[in-house]
Amino acid sequence: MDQVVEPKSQTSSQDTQILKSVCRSCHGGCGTLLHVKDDVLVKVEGDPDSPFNQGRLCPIGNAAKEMVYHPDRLKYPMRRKGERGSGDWQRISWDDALDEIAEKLTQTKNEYGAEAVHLGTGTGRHHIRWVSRFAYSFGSPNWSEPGFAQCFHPRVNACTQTMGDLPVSDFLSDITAEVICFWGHQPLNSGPDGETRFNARDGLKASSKTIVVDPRETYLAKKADLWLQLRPGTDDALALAMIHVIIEEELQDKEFVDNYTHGYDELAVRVKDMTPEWAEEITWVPADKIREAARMLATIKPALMEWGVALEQTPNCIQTVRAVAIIPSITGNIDVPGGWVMGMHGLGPVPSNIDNLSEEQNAKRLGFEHFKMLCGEGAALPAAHIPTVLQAMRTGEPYPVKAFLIFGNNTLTTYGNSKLVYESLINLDFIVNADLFMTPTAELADIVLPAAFWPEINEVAGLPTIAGNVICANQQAIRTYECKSDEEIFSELARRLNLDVGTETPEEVYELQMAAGGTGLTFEDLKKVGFYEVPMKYRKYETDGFKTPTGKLELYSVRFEEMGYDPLPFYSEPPESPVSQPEMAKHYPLILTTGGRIPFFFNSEGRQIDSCRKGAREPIAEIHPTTAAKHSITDGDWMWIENSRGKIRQRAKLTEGIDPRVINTEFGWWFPEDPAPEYGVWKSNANVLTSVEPPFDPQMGTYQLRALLCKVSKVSEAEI
Ligand SMILES: Nc1nc2c(c(=O)[nH]1)N[C@H]1C(S)=C(S)[C@@H](COP(=O)(O)OP(=O)(O)OC[C@H]3O[C@@H](n4cnc5c(=O)[nH]c(N)nc54)[C@H](O)[C@@H]3O)O[C@H]1N2
Ligand SMILES: Nc1nc2c(c(=O)[nH]1)N[C@H]1C(S)=C(S)[C@@H](COP(=O)(O)OP(=O)(O)OC[C@H]3O[C@@H](n4cnc5c(=O)[nH]c(N)nc54)[C@H](O)[C@@H]3O)O[C@H]1N2
Ligand code: SF4
Ligand SMILES: [Mo]
Repeated sequence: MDQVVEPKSQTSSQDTQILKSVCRSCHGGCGTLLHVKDDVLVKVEGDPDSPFNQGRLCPIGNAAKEMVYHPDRLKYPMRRKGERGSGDWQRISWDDALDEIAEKLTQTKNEYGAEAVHLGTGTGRHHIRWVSRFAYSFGSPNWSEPGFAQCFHPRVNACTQTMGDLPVSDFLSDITAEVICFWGHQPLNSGPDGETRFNARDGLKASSKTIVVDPRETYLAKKADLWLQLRPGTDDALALAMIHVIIEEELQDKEFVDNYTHGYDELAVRVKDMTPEWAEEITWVPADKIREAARMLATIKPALMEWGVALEQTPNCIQTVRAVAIIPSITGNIDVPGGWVMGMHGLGPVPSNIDNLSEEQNAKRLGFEHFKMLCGEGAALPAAHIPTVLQAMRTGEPYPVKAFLIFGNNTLTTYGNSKLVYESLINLDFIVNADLFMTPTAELADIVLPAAFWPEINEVAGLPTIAGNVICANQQAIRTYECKSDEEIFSELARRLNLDVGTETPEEVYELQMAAGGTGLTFEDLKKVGFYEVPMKYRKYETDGFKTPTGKLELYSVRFEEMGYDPLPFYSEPPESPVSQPEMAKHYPLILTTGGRIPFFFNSEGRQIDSCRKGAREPIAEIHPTTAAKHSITDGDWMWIENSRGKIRQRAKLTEGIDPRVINTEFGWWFPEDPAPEYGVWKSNANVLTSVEPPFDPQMGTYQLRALLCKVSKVSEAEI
């Protein structure tokens, strides 16, 4: 490793200490400097040395101090006094809380088996792998995260199976992409999966050309050289047609394809009839634009695919991800400077303790038989299938789930079909919820635990996520009230339960991870420097091959075939669309898409944070002026958005930048200012409209959060 040098920015002045840390308020990891005086966090600023943000912070990162000291933070463990959901709480000690949890878990295990205890967590949190680790250490195969089948892990698992690793954007090299394609992704808002919005912003500035694939005219779409305004949920058809153009016009990187890929000829046969004209009818994108995009991505080097979560929220997501991933793969943009790179893995994973489960217990994971790429052999870290978990909670089939331990997830706002989620949770014997704030979900719990926020914990992160090209240390600057980090809670609980595994302290685990990363640094070393950039190696496949059965990048996937899935990507019509459901479309004629990220909130978080709420006071749904006029809706009106599952209201934003047949709603809305215990969770929550019904993605079990049907109407004065 390089010599560890103390950076200038760490020198502390008089009695103010400055700790180098990393913002974990989104999936990114902007470097931060935490100023601490007399055990008070006095300032959080961007670390000018960090390769991710060079001193900048976004509105969410800037609110970190406000979050830490917010008066509504959960301060002590609490036990519910009245009925489930009564909103009546009593302060208890940590000892009492942990004893009671340990007792209930043991009771549930003895009566129903360990699998009746389900663990839940939220997206990309620092402690995410501690949640599965605790479940597996306890003996339950069941844990879930709303983003696993619906976010990021379709990309992780599909790429791991077919390319041996997840490629990430090479934003840290001196060579920058000449063309960037933002596909179902707006990283300037979202701080994408393990990079930061600032890298994406700088990448955009440096690139000569941009392509945007998005049903909405986003900021990026306005700036783009080419905007492909597709029908939601038809990305698979669009990608297949682009592959068709590349192959038909022989624009592929012949040297790479011949030497390092498997199954090119089979792929060529698969896409033979998938012409741009075929795709135009399905996607609404003009054929000439499809040709132009394919040519740009094949001929301008390096080209970068910046892909996002929109590809993963419909039930053909694995094959959609596959089709999109094939575009950079056959055009020579893999593991090259400025393109997609395979990670350096400078940090080992948190040991999963999955070996603690017997084969039989592992196979009990809900969804195991069906969704091998989420729950079984095709998953990098297997998780349970949410719709099957909800069913087990409600009906006891295929077996009962009785307890739910939630660590950082607002289940009622972020799982699909919130009403069904409520019916499932209300049935449980025991719910624990660890969070920063009281939420509508936490109100359903038996015990609520105050979690520590990132400036309050020690932690280590490898970023971008999975790739681990930069390893970063989070440093505990302060502690408020009786908060504990999730990692500490799991260690303590494991010890109280006398588990055989999973009892190490967080710091012990961080050292294991550091050792496995092979940089030669310890966690203590890393805390001094804040972050360490692993020197990047390109074209690793030339010496190491790809970690797949054939040793090549598999356009035709051997593992998919072995698992009984289609080895080549295909198109499938969204199951709830005007094409597939013409009868339903008579009642609900508009296509609904949800969730496009806004810069001020991270998913359901931040609604009580004034500085964030100033940026986005109320939920907004986008509608074309022609459609709005049909329903006498004017700009700024409250608008009902409704389908067979329910009805919500959001403020109408009239824009020409959306197709007249499409509606876009924000997600994650609840109103901390509204009365407990519901906090207005049924008013504007997009997941009242989404579905956890089959069909699911056959490989990943993904349900539908985008490309559904709805209708709109104006909310009348009386209804307001
Ligand atoms: N309709 C629709 N639904 C969606 C999506 C969409 O696009 N459309 N997106 C989906 C996606 S991609 C994802 S990943 C999920 C996200 O779903 P979640 O992960 O559930 O969402 P968050 O709101 O990020 O986090 C939930 C809670 O974590 C708490 N929290 C924050 N930090 C900590 C911590 O350190 N410890 C603990 N214990 N708690 C903490 C927050 O206060 C918050 O209440 O939502 C999914 N749901
Ligand atoms: N500020 C902020 N940052 C976040 C989050 C947040 O809530 N706020 N959430 C975090 C999470 S959990 C995630 S997963 C990432 C997600 O971040 P991104 O991947 O950037 O995802 P979104 O912004 O939800 O959606 C990207 C775009 O997809 C478009 N879209 C909608 N339907 C379709 C479709 O069918 N096809 C295509 N091609 N595009 C479609 C939307 O219009 C939107 O502009 O952001 C993370 N970072
Ligand atoms: S982009 Fe993410 S990591 Fe960076 S400051 Fe914003 S919230 Fe924090
Ligand atoms: Mo996500």
